[in-house]
Amino acid sequence: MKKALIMVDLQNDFCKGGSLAVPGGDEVIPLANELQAYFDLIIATQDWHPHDHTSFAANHPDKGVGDTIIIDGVPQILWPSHCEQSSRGAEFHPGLETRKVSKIFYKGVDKTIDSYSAFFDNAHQRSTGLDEYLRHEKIEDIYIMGLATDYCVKYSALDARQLGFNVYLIEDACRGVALKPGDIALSLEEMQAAGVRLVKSRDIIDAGTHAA
Ligand code: VGL
Ligand code: ZN
Repeated sequence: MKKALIMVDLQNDFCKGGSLAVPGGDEVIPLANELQAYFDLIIATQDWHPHDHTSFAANHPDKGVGDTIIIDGVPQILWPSHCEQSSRGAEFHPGLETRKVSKIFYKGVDKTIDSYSAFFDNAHQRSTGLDEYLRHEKIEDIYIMGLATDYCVKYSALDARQLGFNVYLIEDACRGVALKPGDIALSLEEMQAAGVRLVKSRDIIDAGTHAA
């Protein structure tokens, strides 16, 4: 059974000092590096927005950060400008080991629609190609870690379940935004209800089955 590690959005803007810093975001970087040894395939995602992206509050003069608007029937939370294509904020955290990453999937590249999930945009219209890639690589088990638990991590895990993969969330290797208190716990419950299994990085390290 081939296992993939998906490292979600381990980028400067989601870490300390970034424009959309997730509390404790950089704490997961050493775990990301350590965990890579236990997987057959390592994949990373990058939130990768054009400067005029619809999810940026700055592009809606009458709105503010944290407001929700509806675009083509899809709710969109407005965020501080973040992860602009080719900016320093969009780069991987400098401490992240990337040599074993076999492929990077970029998301949120279309200015008219956001993409929390690593698989599909928020309207579920366009695939990033990750599904096809995982099947081509004969992956059945997907382990997800990264930022942020209550957005990109959650929607990636839910889509992976819907696509029929066995999905494990490495709970201690994720951090959440928590716009509202309790959001992180709620998102964990939502994922579990969809069949996502919660694991700790220690479980993976102690099981000790290094990839060949
Ligand atoms: C994310 C909000 C906006 C994430 C990305 O990576 O979870 N959250 N863009
Ligand atoms: Zn984003």
